[in-house]
Amino acid sequence: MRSEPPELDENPRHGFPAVLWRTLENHPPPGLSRIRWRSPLRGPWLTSVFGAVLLVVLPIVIITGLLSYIAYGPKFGMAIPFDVGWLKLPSFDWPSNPSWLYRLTQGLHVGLGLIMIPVVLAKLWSVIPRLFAWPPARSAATVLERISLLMIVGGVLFEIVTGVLNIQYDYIFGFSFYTAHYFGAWVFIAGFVSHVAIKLPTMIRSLRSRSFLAVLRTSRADTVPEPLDPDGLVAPDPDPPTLSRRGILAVVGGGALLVAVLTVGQTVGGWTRHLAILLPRGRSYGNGPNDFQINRTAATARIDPALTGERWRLQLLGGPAPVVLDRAALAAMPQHTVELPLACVEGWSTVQTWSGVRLADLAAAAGRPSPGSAVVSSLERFGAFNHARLQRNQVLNPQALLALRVNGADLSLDHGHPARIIVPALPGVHCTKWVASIEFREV
Ligand SMILES: Nc1nc2c(c(=O)[nH]1)N[C@H]1C(S)=C(S)[C@@H](COP(=O)(O)O)O[C@H]1N2
Ligand SMILES: [Mo]
Repeated sequence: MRSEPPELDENPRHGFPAVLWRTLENHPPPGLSRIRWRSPLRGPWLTSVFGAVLLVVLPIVIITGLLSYIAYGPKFGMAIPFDVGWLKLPSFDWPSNPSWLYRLTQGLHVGLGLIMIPVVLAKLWSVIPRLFAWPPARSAATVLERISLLMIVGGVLFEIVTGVLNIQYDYIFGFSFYTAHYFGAWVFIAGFVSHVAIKLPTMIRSLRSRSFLAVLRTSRADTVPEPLDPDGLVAPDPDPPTLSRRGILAVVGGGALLVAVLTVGQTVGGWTRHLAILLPRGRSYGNGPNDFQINRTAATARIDPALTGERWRLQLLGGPAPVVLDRAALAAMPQHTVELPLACVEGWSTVQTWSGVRLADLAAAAGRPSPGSAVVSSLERFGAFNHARLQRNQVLNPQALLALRVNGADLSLDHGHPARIIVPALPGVHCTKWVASIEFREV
C-alpha cells in the first residue's frame, strides 16, 4: 500500500464522508498494509491487453449463452429458470435451419468460455492491487466502480465454476444449475457493461502507450516497469523481472491454446475427440454404428427393457382419435435418412446419420397434419428431460424425424431404442429418447 493516496483531490474534505473516509484509511484490515505487490510486469498496458481480448470474446460467450436460453423454448415453459421476472428475454421461434445452428452457438459458448479461463485469471492477477485497495472507495463514483468490480469478478468466477462443474458432473448441485447460471450471468453482464463503460477510455489510452510489436521484441533483461499509474497497478518498488512481457503473454496465450486443444475435439470430432478430456461425456461410447457419446444411459434413466421390446407402442394423440402404432407399422411407413448433429447444452456435438419417419408424416397419421406444436413424451418416468414440446417449424421440417435407426443399424437402448426424436438445430436435451407418445396440438 502507498502511504500517500495518489488522488488526493478525490478525497471528501468535509462532513460525514470525510470522517468516514479518514476513519477507514486509518484502520486498514490487519495485514493489508504489509502486502507489497512487486511484479514489474503489472501495469495498465498489460491489464488492457488481457482486457481487450476479453472485451472481444466475452460478448460472444454472453450472447450465445442467452441464445441457448431462448433455444430451450421459454414460450413453452421449457427454459430453466421458468419465471425470470423482468429479466425475460425476447422470445422467438428457434430456427430449425441451418441444422448446425445450435451446434455452433453452444459449441462457441462452452468452448470459448473454457478457453477464456486462463485469460480471466491473468486479468484478475494483473489487477490484484486494485482488489485490495484501501480505503475501498473515496467517492460516490468510486463506490459504483467498486460495486461493478465486485459484480464482474464474483460473476465471472461464479459462471466459470458452475459452468465447469455442470459439464464435469451430472446434477451435483443442491440447486438448479440453469437457474444459478442464468441469474449469475445477469450479475456478470451488469458488472461487465458498467466496467467497460468506465474503463474503455483507460484501456484505449493504455494500449496506445506502447507498441505491441516492440513488446514482442523486448527480452526479459530489457523489461522495465510501466510508469506509475493513478490506479496503483504499477508496483512502486518492483522486484527485478523473472519474465518478460512477451513471456507472460506466451504463458497466458499458451494456456488458452492448451484449453482449446483439450476442448475443440468435442465439436470437431474424429480422432480429436479423444483429446476432449474436459468434456467427460464428449468421448465415445456404445458399439459399432451406435458408437457415439451418450448423455444418459437407459440404466441411469431407469428404462425397463421389457417395455422397449415387443410390447412397445407409439401413441399419436391430438387428432380425432388416438392412433397406436407398433414398431413394424412405423417401419412400414416411408423412411427418410438425414445427416444431423446432436448438440448438447454441455457443448459437445456429434453428426450422425439417422433414419426414421418424418414427424410431419406422423402428424398427418394422427389426423392433425398442420399442428401448432407437439409434445413428445418418453417411457422415462422421472427427470426433467422425459418430455419436450416442439415448435411448429420443428415438427414440419422435412428433416425432423422420429428416428428408428442410426448409421444403418437399429438404435441401441442407450441411444433411445425403440425410437427417438432428431430435429435440425434442436438442443440435444429436447431430442427425447425412448419415445412413448407424441401429442400434436392446435397451438
Ligand atoms: N428420455 C430422455 N431423453 C433424452 C435425455 C434424457 O435424459 N432422457 N437426455 C437428452 C440430452 S441432455 C441429450 S444431449 C441427448 C443425448 O443423446 P444421446 O445420449 O443419444 O447422445 O438426449 C436427450 N434425450
Ligand atoms: Mo444434453
